[in-house]
Amino acid sequence: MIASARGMTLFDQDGNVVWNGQADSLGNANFNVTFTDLNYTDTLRLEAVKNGESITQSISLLSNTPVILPMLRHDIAITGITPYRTIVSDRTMTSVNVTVANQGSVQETFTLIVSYNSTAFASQMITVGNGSTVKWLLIWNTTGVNLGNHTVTASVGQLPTETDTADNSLSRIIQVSILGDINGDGRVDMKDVSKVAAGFQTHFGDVKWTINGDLDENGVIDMKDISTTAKHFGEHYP
Ligand SMILES: [Ca+2]
Ligand SMILES: [Ca+2]
Ligand SMILES: [Ca+2]
Repeated sequence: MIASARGMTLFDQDGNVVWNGQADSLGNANFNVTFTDLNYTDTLRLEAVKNGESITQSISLLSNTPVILPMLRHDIAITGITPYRTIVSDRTMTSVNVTVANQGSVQETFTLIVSYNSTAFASQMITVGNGSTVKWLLIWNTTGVNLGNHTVTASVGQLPTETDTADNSLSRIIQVSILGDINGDGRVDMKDVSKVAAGFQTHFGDVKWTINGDLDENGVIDMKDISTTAKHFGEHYP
């Protein structure tokens, strides 16, 4: 025999009805099992099926205590996408940090894809335990990328039976400009030179640190960043 509620079916190994509850808001099955045969010495296998996916739990003849059979929930979320710089040149390697959280109830293995506009430039198969978060550092080689604003998106495809898909992708805008354009106005002039010079010898987190001035992303604004900016002085686009 099968008992069902809210699309969930629950039955025991012997075909007896054991369901007398309902799925809660998270999809967990909360129910009581009542044994009518006091001489019964076996272990019951309870199985709940939802959306074609089943989980099982064995219970022994203890008492009429409530049993909770949690349903599997699949939910991966991209919770962060943080580029090192928001303005980069069209001939650089720039790093982007992506944070992925497993908000479901089971460990998941899936492919994370990062793209600009619709062009994928990085993908990685990753495994994340339930309730855990991982960070993934990837490199975007901007060689050949058109100048202008680009939407960089980290995404994970819909997992089987996953219902919360709104959080499966996250985007950030990164501007690709000419090398030496620190402020993103499309030209390399005194504004850029003075901006990067003002941050000379500063590190990430310092007051005068200007993230887009760290052209080689080595964590410090040094002579190399300043001379690169100066070298392209006067260039502009369009
Ligand atoms: Ca999701
Ligand atoms: Ca500029
Ligand atoms: Ca640097």
